[in-house]
Amino acid sequence: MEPSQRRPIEYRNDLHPVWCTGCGDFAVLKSFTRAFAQLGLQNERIAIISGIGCSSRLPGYCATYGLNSVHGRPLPIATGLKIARPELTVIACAGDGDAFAIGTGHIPHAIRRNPDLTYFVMDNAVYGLTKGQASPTSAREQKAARHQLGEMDPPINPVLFVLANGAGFVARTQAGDMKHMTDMLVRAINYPGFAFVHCLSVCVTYQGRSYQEALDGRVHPIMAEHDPRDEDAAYRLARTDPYALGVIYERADS
Ligand SMILES: Cc1ncc(C[n+]2csc(CCOP(=O)(O)OP(=O)(O)O)c2C)c(N)n1
Ligand code: SF4
Ligand SMILES: [Mg+2]
Repeated sequence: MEPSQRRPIEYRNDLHPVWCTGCGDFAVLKSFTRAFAQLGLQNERIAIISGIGCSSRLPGYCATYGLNSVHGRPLPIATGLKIARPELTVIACAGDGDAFAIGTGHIPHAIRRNPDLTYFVMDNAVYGLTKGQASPTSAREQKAARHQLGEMDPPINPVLFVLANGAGFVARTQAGDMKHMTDMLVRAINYPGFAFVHCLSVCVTYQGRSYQEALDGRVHPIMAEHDPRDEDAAYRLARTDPYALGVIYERADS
């Protein structure tokens, strides 16, 4: 295949993001535009559907079709759009609160319908937009602006959750590594079914700048011997290592 001549900047509009300086969402936005350029996609053939949250502002900064929709609801909207307009590259994106609190009930149903779309979740382990409450992925004892005593309940494991519900493509990446994020997005977009990308991200305002450093110290590539076609190995990895980055599972029959 000919390499694409498109440039990432061609997928940005002139709106300046209102995110706080240092927010992980900036890098995610760049990776989206890099992935589109790498794939040489036509702008009018892309639709990005988000929910509500700081991260969900992302479609507003892209020169593509997009909808900053309703909290927790990007998946049913994206699924309907893909059914109505199968020629579009459809990406649903959301924060951890949007995806794993109010929107959780939609995930199993989107997975069983298996539309050819990518679900990209920016997991900063906090409700950024509403000023720093704990989210379902906040670590136990994690303290933040709006939960000074620390989170008391154990966190949801997003990767294990989507695997258990039958997702055909599951990957993890982190907002501190743009090249890796772009690679995972390209793989997810190319996957012909429901593809989930879990992106460990950072809210500098409510998690502090040290959060990225702590994350950098924990993340690491998935071990070379991991076979993403091996479902049992994917479950083992999902259960035991919340910081392994790469393609965790890709169904062989896709
Ligand atoms: C139906 C509904 N319930 C609650 C809210 C309030 N609300 C807006 S964003 C949000 C959570 C944001 O957290 P997350 O999805 O993790 O996104 P982030 O801001 O961290 O990127 C909540 C609870 C809302 N807008 N609509
Ligand atoms: S509050 Fe947090 S998530 Fe929201 S823009 Fe600022 S740094 Fe990003
Ligand atoms: Mg969040």
